[in-house]
Formats: sequence, C-alpha cells, structure tokens
Amino acid sequence: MLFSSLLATAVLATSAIAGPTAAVKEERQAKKLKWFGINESGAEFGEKNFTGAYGREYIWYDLGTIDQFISQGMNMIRLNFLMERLTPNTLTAPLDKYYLGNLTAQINHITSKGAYAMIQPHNYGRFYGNIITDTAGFKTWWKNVAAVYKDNDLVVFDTNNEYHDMDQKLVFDLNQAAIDGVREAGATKQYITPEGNSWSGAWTWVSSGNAASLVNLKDPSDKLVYQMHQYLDTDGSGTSATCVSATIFRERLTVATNWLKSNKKQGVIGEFAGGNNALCIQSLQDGLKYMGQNSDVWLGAIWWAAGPWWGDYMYNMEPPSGPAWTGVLPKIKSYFV
Ligand SMILES: *[C@@H]1O[C@H](CO)[C@@H](O)[C@H](O)[C@H]1NC(C)=O
Ligand SMILES: *[C@@H]1O[C@H](CO)[C@@H](O)[C@H](O)[C@H]1NC(C)=O
Ligand SMILES: CC(=O)N[C@H]1CO[C@H](CO)[C@@H](O)[C@@H]1O
Repeated sequence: MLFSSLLATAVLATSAIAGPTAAVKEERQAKKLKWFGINESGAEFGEKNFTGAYGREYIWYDLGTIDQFISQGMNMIRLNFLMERLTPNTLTAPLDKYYLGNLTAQINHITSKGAYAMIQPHNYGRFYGNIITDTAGFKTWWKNVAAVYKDNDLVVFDTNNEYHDMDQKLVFDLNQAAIDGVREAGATKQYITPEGNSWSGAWTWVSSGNAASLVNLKDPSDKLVYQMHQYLDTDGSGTSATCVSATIFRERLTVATNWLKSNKKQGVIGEFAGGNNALCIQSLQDGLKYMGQNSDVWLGAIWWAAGPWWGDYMYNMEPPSGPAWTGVLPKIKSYFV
C-alpha cells in the first residue's frame, strides 16, 4: 500500500514542477515500454463447438471498446480466435469468408488508428483437440493467413497460443514452419512472435527447455519477438486473484530477462494479470517498472483480458465496469508508451 502510494506520488510529481526526488529520478531512468496491450477474447469461446454461431457460441470485439483502449494509451491488441473456425476441417482449407471478414474488419480498424493488431490463433498447438503434427500443413495455414495481411506493417503474427505438453522439437518445428510460411507469403516487414511449450511461461522459459530449443529459430527478416506469459498467483496459472508477493512479477521475469540479454533477443509478455487488490497492484507496478528498466529486451506487455462476455471475471478489463478497467488500468498505464 505504502509503496503504491509512493509511486503514485512520484508519477504525479513528474508531471508537476516539484524538484526531482530520488524516487522521481528512478522513475525517469526507467524507459517506457513500446507496447501496451490488451487481449481481446471471445471469438475463441465455445471451444467445444468448432462451428458455432456468431453471437451464440462466440463473439467478435466491440470496436468502440477498442477505441477506448487506444485512448487510454494502448497500442497493441491481441486478437483471440480459433483456427477451426477460420479453416474448417483441414489446415489447408480455404479461409472462411465470414470469420475472416470479421477478423480483417477488426484488424483494419485497429491499424487504421496506428495501433498494432496481433493475430493469435488460440489453439494451444492443437487442431480439433489433436496436437498438430503436420508441420507442412501448418506452414500452409500461416502462408494463407499472412498473404491477406502482407501489406499491413502493423499486423503481428503470433504462431499459436500456449503450446503445452508437446514434444519440444515439434514446438520448435511448428514455430519455424509458421515463420517460413509468413515470410513466403511476402509478409516480410511484420513482427512474428513465437511461443513456447509449457504454456509459454516466462518463469519456466529456461527450465522447461524452451530457451535452449527456440533460440535456434531462424527468421530471414530478423523480426522475432519471443512471447511469454506470466501470472502472479501461486501456480502461475492465472486462476486466482491473490498474488504471491509485491515482487513476484519481477522475480518471475528475471531468468528470462537474462536469457534475452545474453542471446540478444527481444521479448513481449503476451499475457499478464493480477487481481484488483493492493498486493497485486504493487506487484504489477514493480514488474512493469522492471520491464521498463530492461526495455532493451522487453518490448511490452499485454493484459489478460477484455471482451464482451467476461462479465465479472476477476481480470476483466472491459469498460465500463470490468474490475481491471476501474481498478487496475489507472494504476499501471503510466508504465507504458
Ligand atoms: C453448435 O453451434 C451451432 C450453431 O449455433 C448449433 O446449431 C449447434 O446446436 C451447436 N452444437 C452443439 C453440440 O452445441
Ligand atoms: C461476421 O460474421 C457474421 C456471421 O458469420 C457474418 O454474417 C458477417 O457478414 C461477418 N462480417 C464480415 C465483415 O464478414
Ligand atoms: C488465464 C485465463 O484467463 N485463461 C483463459 C483463457 O481463455 C480461455 C477461453 O478462451 C479460458 O478458458 C481460460 O480460462
């Protein structure tokens, strides 16, 4: 509590004329992060019904809400959707006109405002529930999708959400196939963000074997941003509103930060969240400050989550009444762009 009010004072003082205190100087030294974002979630809902109907099993995002995030300073929207709805039945099927139409309308809206739109198949390395082993088909999937967006430099390609319980070589091969497919489609200027096994956790990035394996990914455009996820509850799963400590975010990022630095790589926290309570907010502020101090390797962080159907979900940042919109966003937005 004390720490958080001190910080708030420091941030206020920075914009007032007050002489710089040590705390203010420290704030100034920490650079702002390039990306501040939100996960838009809903188009992947109804995961047990891969067809589903728009408005019944799943929902797209409210463009007015996206504008509100952008006016709060956000510049990265991570768009959740399901591969099965974009390419029904097979990886190499033609793209579904209507699902693609909605995805593209959202991407065009976001990028027309100058923000980045991250295309994120929320598939955990699976297709119809089965681990994807057809790397050639996966490459074709990405080549077909990236071809649609190859001229939009503000699109970011996320190879897949949270691979887990998979052979590490397969996770490497799928990421490499995605990179190759995107570049072969002629999308050569955009960022690609590979994810790792073990739910792409930052805190287990090295211990899980992701680091040793994925360091060898090759991108002819040299625009890879490694994506990791980090929650602050005991088991790091993002299922509790209770955070371990005021410094747990920073602590869970340290090993990955050192790995990024020693390998001259860049990273993004593609999902993070904590409950709307004093301890979690301290931890969020402390971790974001740490990321700012290491902005040579960390490009930004993307909150989990928003979307029209989250209701009173503990991490919901949907305006006007999501608990993270009212309680957390005002206390963390100063750490970004
Ligand atoms: C799947 O969604 C479609 C479209 O809304 C619906 O007609 C069908 O009953 C759903 N199937 C199941 C098993 O829920
Ligand atoms: C979005 O999806 C709905 C339902 O399939 C469809 O009616 C609508 O035309 C789609 N919108 C666009 C822009 O393609
Ligand atoms: C951590 C978290 O909130 N995960 C959620 C991700 O989204 C899926 C549905 O898309 C939920 O089932 C998870 O609980």
